[in-house]
Amino acid sequence: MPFNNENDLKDVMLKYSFAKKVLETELSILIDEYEFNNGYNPVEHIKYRIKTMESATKKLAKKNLELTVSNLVRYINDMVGVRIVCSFISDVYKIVDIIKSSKQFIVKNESDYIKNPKDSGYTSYHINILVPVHLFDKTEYIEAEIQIRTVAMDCWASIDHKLRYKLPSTIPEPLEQEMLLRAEEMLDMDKKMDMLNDLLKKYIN
Ligand code: 0O2
Repeated sequence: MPFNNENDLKDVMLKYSFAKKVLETELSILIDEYEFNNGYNPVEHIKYRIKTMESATKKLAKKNLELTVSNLVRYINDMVGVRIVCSFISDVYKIVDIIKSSKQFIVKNESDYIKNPKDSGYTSYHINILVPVHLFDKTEYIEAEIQIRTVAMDCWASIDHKLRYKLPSTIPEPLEQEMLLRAEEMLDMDKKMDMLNDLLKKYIN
């Protein structure tokens, strides 16, 4: 079933693309400034994306919602998405602090899936923010989801995502158990890497 109003859809997609541009600029300024002040860049890499219509449609269907533009705006909170990948857990929290202390964004909600992993084993820090987009005659606040995670968490999530895509329905129990174990091992390794980083700092300071 197509979306109810094509013009509204085009309008909202344009605003998502503006919000992505603002985010790219603002985040890179904040991170460059942090690096300038601290001589250290906590980011490994960043990926910005607008969710595809295919993925948004699937998500609305999964939530048993009609394919309308208002449902898209109201219930799909990650149309604009950013994934920030760091080397260490401590860097993830540095990025969280940078974003939360920025005057540019309004923090809508946040979920610490590192302290409280999801049932699947998924770990990441999620922050949903409102990005101000200054249009010709008004300012609109567009929601974006920022996922912050370590390289190891990113690797786990990417494999988990592939598994879920390949399988016709839910993940079979034995596979789910294996992924849960890998998630625990991965988090354990990340914590050890953080300790190693602390040790390293003693030698270089
Ligand atoms: P995609 O294709 O990565 O964009 P909701 O956003 O409403 O579905 P919730 O619980 O409010 O659900 O949002 P949450 O927890 O912030 O999760 C949203 C996104 O986090 C997902 O977007 C995934 O990117 C990621 N995520 C959450 N749980 C898992 C998981 O178990 N495995 C993996 N690999 N990723 C997860 P999408 O749209 O579901 O997917």
